Amino acid sequence: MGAQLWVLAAPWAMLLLLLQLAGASHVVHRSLEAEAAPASVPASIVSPLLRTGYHFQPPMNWINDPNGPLYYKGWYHLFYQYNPKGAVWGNIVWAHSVSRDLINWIALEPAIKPDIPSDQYGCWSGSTTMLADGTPAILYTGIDRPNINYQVQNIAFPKNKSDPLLREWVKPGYNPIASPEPGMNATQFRDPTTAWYADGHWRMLVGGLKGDRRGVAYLYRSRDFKTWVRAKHPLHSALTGMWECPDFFPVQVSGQNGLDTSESGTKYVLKNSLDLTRYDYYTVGTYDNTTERYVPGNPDGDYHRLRYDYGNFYASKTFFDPVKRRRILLGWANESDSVTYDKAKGWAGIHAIPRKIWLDPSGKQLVQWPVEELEKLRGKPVSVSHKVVAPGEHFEVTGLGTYQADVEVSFEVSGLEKAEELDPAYAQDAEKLCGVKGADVRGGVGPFGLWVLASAGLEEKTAVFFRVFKGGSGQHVVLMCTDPTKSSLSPGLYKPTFAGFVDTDISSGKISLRSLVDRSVVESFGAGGKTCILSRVYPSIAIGKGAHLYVFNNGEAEIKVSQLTAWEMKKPLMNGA
Ligand code: DQQ
Repeated sequence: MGAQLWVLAAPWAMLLLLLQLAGASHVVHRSLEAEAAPASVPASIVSPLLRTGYHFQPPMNWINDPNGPLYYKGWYHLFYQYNPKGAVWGNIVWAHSVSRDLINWIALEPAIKPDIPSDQYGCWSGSTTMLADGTPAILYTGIDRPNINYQVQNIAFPKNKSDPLLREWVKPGYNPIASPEPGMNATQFRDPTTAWYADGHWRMLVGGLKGDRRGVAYLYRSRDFKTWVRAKHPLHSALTGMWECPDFFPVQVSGQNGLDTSESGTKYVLKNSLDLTRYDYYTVGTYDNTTERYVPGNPDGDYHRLRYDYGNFYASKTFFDPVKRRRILLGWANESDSVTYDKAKGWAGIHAIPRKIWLDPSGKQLVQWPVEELEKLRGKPVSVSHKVVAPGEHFEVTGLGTYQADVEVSFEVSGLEKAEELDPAYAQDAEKLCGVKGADVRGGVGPFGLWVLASAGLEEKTAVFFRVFKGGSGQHVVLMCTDPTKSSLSPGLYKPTFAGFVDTDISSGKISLRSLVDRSVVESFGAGGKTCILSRVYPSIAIGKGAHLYVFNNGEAEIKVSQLTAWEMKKPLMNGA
């Protein structure tokens, strides 16, 4: 609960809570701290050199949640929440892009727009489900009344199933298929999941809020995918605040393959996007389709939950890719600049690089890794091997442009004796720990890692690093952190440190890091994808050719770069931009 409590302690979070209670939380998509931006916009903010190069985004305007990803007749489809009229949230439709490889994207016309009574005031998030005869179905939330967000669930089918691009969708006259019942909170009832089938019934979840605090995954069942009946009890609930964008899927207990949502797994993952903190949390547990209950493996899990990403990543959605038999995770990263800046840029929001996800052999957590197709964008590699970085030293990785790069590095620490004692006050709160032990605070074993998007004189730098502590029971605790506090000289930016603990055995001294650097995003994967952190940064001088890459060691113990490879990344087709 640590991170949540911290967020609630902040004054802007109290405002967020009040807005949520007023049913308007969906319009608050960034920390309000950034709203204090000056009226004049720094030239670098609107520079094309800060517009991401290989992360998903439309040519302009606002985007938020990924919706209904699926594979159909040779194409990956991605729908997303989009404002066709501007760079702030509003006028929401399901925009639509298609891809052969999840990296190069072609924009099509929006697929779902307000045009029936039960979605006339907005088409909010949802999912797709592949029916037994190969027909994809979209389930989504419609807003059917002005002023109050009265939320209902709708369905749509392709007009022409032989069109691999699924350009047109029809909404049957029997919509909506689920409406709030008496006693349910009609303004907190949204984001249907991909449905799964077992023993004669389809099931889907809808996110909700009961009373003031209970987040709920309402369970609906249907025999024909048309008439849906709510089960007496929800699949799961917890006292965490509203659950947006639930996602529920089976996982294999070994190997990296995924399962179709209707295949039964020994273990399941339930993810919720917590409106109170704007982070995505998940638990790993079991599901019984006769009792219709999901039970998290770790009973504490609902309150000390794992996060897909310990940075800026929200409203995510997974889908099963039947071609490569993998489960893929997509998530939204908003801007960390101000609304004024977004309007000046004419765009806001990106999606994280699609990540393959699977269950860690420990069974305790998921592991995530950028889809292999991303590697097609890699240019000529630059490598460094067996290079020692003495305490307090750093070195630059030269020979490539690093403002759009993929960097993989394996570190080895010389010994763990110098590790600092972990203050028990921070043992459950990585974010706070990173806040007090940022990249510039000298340590024992670490901080060591990368300075990315750094200026030549190091006036600007974003640090992605590890720091090793001695835990209470003699075990070592590894912290992974992104520290953007020195990322920009521009005013009016939200620059939080983000952090997560890494569940890895550091006794060998070895740990790896991969950072995807893309102009105004740094997306990092620690220890092979056990802990991930996405951060948005807006340098003012470390842009374009002014961006440099360094390895640094700010600890007492020597570290070695066993191997570092960095690639300049090419620009893919990105929706015609
Ligand atoms: N965004 C959508 C909602 C969802 C929220 C509206 C999460 O359906 O709950 O744009 O960001």
